[in-house]
Amino acid sequence: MKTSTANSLTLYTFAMSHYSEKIRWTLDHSHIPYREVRMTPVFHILPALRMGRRGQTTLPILQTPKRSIQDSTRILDWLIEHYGPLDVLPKTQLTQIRDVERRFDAIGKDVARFLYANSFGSADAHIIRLWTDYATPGQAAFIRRAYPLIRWAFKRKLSINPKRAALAQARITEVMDWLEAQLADGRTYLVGTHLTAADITAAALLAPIACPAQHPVYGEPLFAQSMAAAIAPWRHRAALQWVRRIYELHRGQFFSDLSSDQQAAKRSA
Ligand SMILES: N[C@@H](CCC(=O)N[C@@H](CS)C(=O)NCC(=O)O)C(=O)O
Repeated sequence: MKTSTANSLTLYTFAMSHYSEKIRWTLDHSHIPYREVRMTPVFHILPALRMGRRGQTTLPILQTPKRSIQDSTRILDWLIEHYGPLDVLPKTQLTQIRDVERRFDAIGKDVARFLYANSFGSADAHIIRLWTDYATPGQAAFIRRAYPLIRWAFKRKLSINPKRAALAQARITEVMDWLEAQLADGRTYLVGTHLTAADITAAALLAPIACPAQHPVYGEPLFAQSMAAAIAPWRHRAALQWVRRIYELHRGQFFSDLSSDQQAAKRSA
């Protein structure tokens, strides 16, 4: 592993973002030190536009000493270029891994749409808590006051309506069918014989539905309870059991949950 830039990576995320979790997990698993900045929705918009320079407001964004990279796929490209070959992105299986990555990235918006469609109106207090967990007091007060407007804007941006939610459910089911077909021969890993970015992407993108215990947001019993009815049709599917197993086997500790001494030790390792 090349380590010249290891001391100076900052990952901008939302705690609950599944695309952010894909990168956070890749960095954690690859022992690449970074600082995580968990952002507050709405207040992420200007920094994301400024850092991303692509007219887009999405997170994750990885800030490196030379530039900022927006979009999880582009971040993996950058990691391959600067830290490769990584154990989770072996050169010989890159094409297959990136195919799986594309397949699961493609349902990310559907997963978000499905979750919000099933929690706006019924679990608003919980959403406000998740959105304000890392906010300053002023930001939190703003989110609470403007919540109805933000929810409306969110619904518009993500096209959250019954028809699109049903379509999202169908697409997610399709991907679970595909995943189960891959696992039918008893394999643990989607590509090759050890954990790769294919598994990380699949598990991270389905974590909001699988609710693995190790996930700080989706593993919370309160979250699982608030989504229980919506998730019920999928709850026992082998695809979601696989997600929980991959988390159990490989998620390990979140870098941002280490004490500052532990983080410093990793940075200087
Ligand atoms: N293609 C992007 C998608 C990222 C994405 O959709 N992120 C969501 C959170 S899960 C986001 O930042 N939404 C807020 C926004 O679009 O302003 C990636 O792979 O990073």
